Amino acid sequence: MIAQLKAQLTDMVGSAKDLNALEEARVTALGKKGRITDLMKTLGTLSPEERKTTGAELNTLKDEISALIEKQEQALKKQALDARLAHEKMDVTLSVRPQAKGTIHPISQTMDELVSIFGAMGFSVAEGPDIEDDWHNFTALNFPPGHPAREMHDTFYLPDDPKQTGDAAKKLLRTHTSTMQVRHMMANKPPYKIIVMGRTYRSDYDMTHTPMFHQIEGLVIDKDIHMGHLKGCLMDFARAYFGMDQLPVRFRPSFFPFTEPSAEMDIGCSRKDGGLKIGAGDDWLEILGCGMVHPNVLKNCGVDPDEYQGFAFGMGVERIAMLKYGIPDLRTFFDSDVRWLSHYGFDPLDRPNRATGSK
Ligand code: 2NM
Repeated sequence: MIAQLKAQLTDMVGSAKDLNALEEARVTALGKKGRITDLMKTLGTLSPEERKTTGAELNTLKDEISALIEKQEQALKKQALDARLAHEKMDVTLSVRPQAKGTIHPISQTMDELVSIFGAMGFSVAEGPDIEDDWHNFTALNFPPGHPAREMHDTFYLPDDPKQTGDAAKKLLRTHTSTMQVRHMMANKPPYKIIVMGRTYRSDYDMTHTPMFHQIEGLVIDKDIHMGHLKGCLMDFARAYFGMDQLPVRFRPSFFPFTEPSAEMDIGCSRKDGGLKIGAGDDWLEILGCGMVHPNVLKNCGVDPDEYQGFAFGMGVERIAMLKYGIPDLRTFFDSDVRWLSHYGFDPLDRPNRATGSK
């Protein structure tokens, strides 16, 4: 009887055409209510001798059928894989579809846009170090000796450079990008038409200040540059950057140690229900500082103020990026949160231009 069952089960397993049929066969043979299991349950009704031999036979059968099922399973899996391999094809000579995961940080994007706009106006880009000295950061720029910006708690000072003396020995992290303009004037003859941009550092941290932030500054010096050039240049810039031909601008008097006269430029906006909309409206928003470069600055940098004059301006990159791209919180710029980066970041394959993102 066991031999007969073995033949039946062997046939069933062997004829299973797929994994489902094989599983069915397994349940029929070895399942809780399977044929072999059923017979195992009847062992108790047999005499001790019969129980011994039948029990051993059933165990052997169980092992044989299990091994058979295992073998059939491997065969069926190989068969299925062979079928897929024969069926599915991939052309490895096709180019990979670009699936860009990384994005351009809004700061980089904004700085690229600024280069594009000012580049089209004839400015070139000057560079310089983040680690500066007191002379380039303050003295050359007409900051008087006791000026509050020079305080330890506003500026990150580094250990003195023993190889230098006086202002040049006092090392610090630049607090504005004007240091690069000082270096450019010292190293080159006028006229100048440059922008500088990069990281700046101030000991300040709250909702609207981070200890590291970015600035862009511009400098235009020639024999007959006047306030009219300043106004035209900065108005053109604001309209190009925000992509609005009719964007209203206004200039208000202000003060900076390195310019005289000094001004701040506002752009038109409207504020409704806590929201801010740039463009014509009944309100104003400050976006940059500017002025005619102070004669003392020109003198300190080796430029004759009786022969040359011109204007300079500066603004915060984070601030104008937030305004253009609707980024509400400054501090998120430097969290390196990949979700923030994929939301506010830019496609690396896009070309930054003046109209990017504007309506
Ligand atoms: C500003 C505002 C006004 C400025 C001045 C100079 C330099 F080097 F020519 F003196 N560079 N940048 C300047 C002028 C910066 O930022 C709010």
